Amino acid sequence: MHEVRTNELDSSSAPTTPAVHYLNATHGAASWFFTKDHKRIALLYLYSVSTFFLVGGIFAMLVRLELATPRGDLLSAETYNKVFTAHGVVMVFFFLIPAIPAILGNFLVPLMIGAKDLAFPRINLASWYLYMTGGLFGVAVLVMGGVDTGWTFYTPYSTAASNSHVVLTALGAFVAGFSSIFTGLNFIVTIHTMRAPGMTWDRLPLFIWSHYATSLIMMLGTPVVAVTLMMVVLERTLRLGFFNPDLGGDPVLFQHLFWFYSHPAVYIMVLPGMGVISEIVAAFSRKPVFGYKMVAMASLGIALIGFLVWGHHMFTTSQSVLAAVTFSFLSFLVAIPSAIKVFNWTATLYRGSVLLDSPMLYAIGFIGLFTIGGLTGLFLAAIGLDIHVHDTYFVVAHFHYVMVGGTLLAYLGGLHYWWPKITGKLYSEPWAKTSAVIVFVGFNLTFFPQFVLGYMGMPRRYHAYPAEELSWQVLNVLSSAGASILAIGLFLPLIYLTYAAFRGRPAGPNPWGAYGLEWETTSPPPTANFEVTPIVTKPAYYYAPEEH
Ligand code: HEM
Ligand SMILES: [Cu+2]
Repeated sequence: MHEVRTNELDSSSAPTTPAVHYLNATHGAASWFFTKDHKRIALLYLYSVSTFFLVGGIFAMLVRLELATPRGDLLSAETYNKVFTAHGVVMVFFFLIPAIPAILGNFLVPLMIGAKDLAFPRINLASWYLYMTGGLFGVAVLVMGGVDTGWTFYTPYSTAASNSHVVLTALGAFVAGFSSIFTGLNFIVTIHTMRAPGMTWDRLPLFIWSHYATSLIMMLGTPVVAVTLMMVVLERTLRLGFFNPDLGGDPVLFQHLFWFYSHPAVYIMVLPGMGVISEIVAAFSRKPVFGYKMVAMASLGIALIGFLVWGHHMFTTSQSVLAAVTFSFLSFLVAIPSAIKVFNWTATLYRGSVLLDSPMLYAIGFIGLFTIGGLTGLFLAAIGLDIHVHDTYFVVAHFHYVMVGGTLLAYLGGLHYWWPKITGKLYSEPWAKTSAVIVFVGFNLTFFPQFVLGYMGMPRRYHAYPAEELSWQVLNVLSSAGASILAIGLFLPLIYLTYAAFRGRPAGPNPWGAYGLEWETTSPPPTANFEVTPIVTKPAYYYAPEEH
């Protein structure tokens, strides 16, 4: 399917898997649970994050089943609140935030810069244990009967009224937050100090730039949400008055603190995805990413401006007109670096010799869906329109276009792109293409109707809606049908990727003929990543002219 570059592989012999590599270098459970190898830690995350994704997905299906009919006939209102909260908490804190950085970032950051490991391998392992501890708190909450505040823990409901397990959930998110802070710290120190000779800042792959920017947000933002959640816990348990007016607190203060982290957090979710897309677009257009420097700086720009826009979640609170207009303006501003990326990926495709392999299908899907998510974000940043669609399904559709159409598609694209490197095996390309198409169709059928529903006024977080509104039911049924299709599309990769890991054909070091240090070592890589430390002499994405 791909022309094999003769300088990479001896074309007379089929690709082989090295006899000793990171997967089989040592054996036994202890060699995995106490590993300091970033690649093995990435796999530990892969198993646990995938499990949480499955759990979050089951809750999503329950939400959609309930809404397939107008009456609240499947779940009680109380259970419904717990189900959508569980879906939101699991998806945000245990899937979207760790997925790309903790799995793909962990595996690839050292490989892409020519390092042997991350700067602090023990802290890296500790991060996984923190993530698991936070996850166990979350599982305990589910077993004990759940939590009903929504993943945003809005006060004073969460501190004064809710009878559910707010404290334990908040502690779970708190502990998992430290895993994120440590990962960010590890990436920043690694990128600063462990680059191979010749890997200058202007030769860094864009995946690395995006992880650098993400790490800054992780380190600067996550402590704020950690403190905020602690304040909720203290107010609930000790009745300290931070947020509850009865105790002399201010509920809007909670929203400021929460969104000061949680808006930048959406960039923790999507920036690493943008890094993945840059790698895939370059490899499958056989061209350097157009405007490399602009794309790299756009990551930093997004990280920076992302901290200035939290107030767009609060247009309907008592915000002053001046504050609202400022936040609206800054929200429009943050669209610019995102738009730069979309334009530059598109310009990279232009006149490239574009190959439509499965990772590229995901990347193209990402570009389209993220654009829709981003543009509808501008609708929400326009104050007048936000007043109309605030807390409706329009918002649900918007953030799913960004988080599922964006982050999840980038994650799947990246997983397919680097699967041969991670496992040393090739998966079935026809199956991969089929499921990419199913995901795309199912996704749009699920979430596009929700824009219309929201515009028509259907509020989010309700477990029933008026039966007289026939069009509401039609749109909800379409959305629920789409969710089933999407579920199939998301389940298939689990099967053929796992199958490939055991039974696939050997991939060879560089099955896509891509450029980048990670493709210059064996698949799977040895424990130390490279037999000899690579020396970098060329810019990123140096696709030789004869391949155009
Ligand atoms: C990667 C996949 C997904 C992620 C990250 C995700 C994330 C989220 C988040 C954060 C919320 C907000 C919950 C809240 O505000 O309380 C939410 C709500 C919702 N999600 Fe998902 N979701 C995903 C997939 C799905 C799927 C596949 C479906 C459909 C089957 C779905 C259906 C819903 C619905 C209907 C709500 C609205 C609950 C409400 O009324 O507030 N989600 N999702
Ligand atoms: Cu925001």
